[in-house]
Order: sequence, then structure tokens, then C-alpha cells
Amino acid sequence: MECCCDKALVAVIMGSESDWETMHRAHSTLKEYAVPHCCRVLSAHRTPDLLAETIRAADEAGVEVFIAGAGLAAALPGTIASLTTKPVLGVPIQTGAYNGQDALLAMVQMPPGIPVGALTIGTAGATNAALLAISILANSRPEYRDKLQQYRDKQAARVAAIKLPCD
Ligand code: RP5
Repeated sequence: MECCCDKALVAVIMGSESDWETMHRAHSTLKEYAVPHCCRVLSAHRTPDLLAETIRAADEAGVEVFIAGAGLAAALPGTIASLTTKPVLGVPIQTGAYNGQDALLAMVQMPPGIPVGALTIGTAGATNAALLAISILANSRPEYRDKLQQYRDKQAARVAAIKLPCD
């Protein structure tokens, strides 16, 4: 994992260090597929200038997909989407009084014009954001397409082999 996004294809951005507990799933999935990526804590409200500077630089350097994890009011994915035309995938963090539902609603309610693709709340969302980012990269990279197919084949074989104790 790189901490700067210069050589990354995917940038995993989160609003707080506390989001890493969820967002490390995106990192480990990207790592499993050997996708060059970077992980950074940047906040829409705490570090607005650094966020804008970093996203613009990452965009120019060749990042193709941004994954943004945020909890509570969760302005981060929408703010990133306002700074780049590359796809932005939002992961609502399961935290606070509403357990991530507030963050999910914030992400899916982007007004028309600046889209954010929102995944589900928590670790499943973080894993799927990484898989979706890999699917996007796979449009032009057959090696990722093959790996995704192998993963699905393995998953299908595992499910097909399940025997329930129903005798
Ligand atoms: C959001 O507020 C972050 O994404 C995090 O999920 C939440 C709480 O942040 P901390 O108070 O833990 O730093 O900006």
C-alpha cells in the first residue's frame, strides 16, 4: 500500500482514522488482487484544502477510481465527486446514533449532476467497493477480469458444496 497516490489506480480515502476498522477491508481486497492503491485519511470538513489538493493531484497522476468511506453527515464522497470526474464509490461507516443509515442516505441523495455510487453500510460495503473498483479497472485490463471470474468460480463451488444437516 502506498501512502501517497502517485502510482495508484485506486485511492481509498476515509474521513477519520476511526474509519480504518471498516475501510481496511477495501485495502485487503485490493491487495489480494494486486491492485496498486493508496489509503489516506482526509476530511471534507477538517482538512478541506488538503482534500482538494490531494484529489486533484491523484486524478492527474492516474487514479481511476476513488473509494470514500465516511460516517455521520458523510460529506466526503460527494466532495470528492465534485473534484474529479472519475468514479467515486461511497462506503457508509456504521457509527453514531443512526448506525450508518445517516451516512448511507447522505451518499445516495446526491443531487443530480454529481454522482456517488453508494455501497452498503459497513464492512460488506468496503469489500464490495473494492470489488466494484476492480470491475471498473477490468474493463480495460483482462488480468483483473480473469481474477474476478476465478473468485466467483471459487465462491460458487464453495456454496454448491454446502451440505446442511437436514437428514
Ligand atoms: C466522519 O465522522 C468520519 O468519517 C467518521 O466516520 C466520523 C467520526 O469521526 P471521528 O470523530 O471518529 O474522527 O467525518
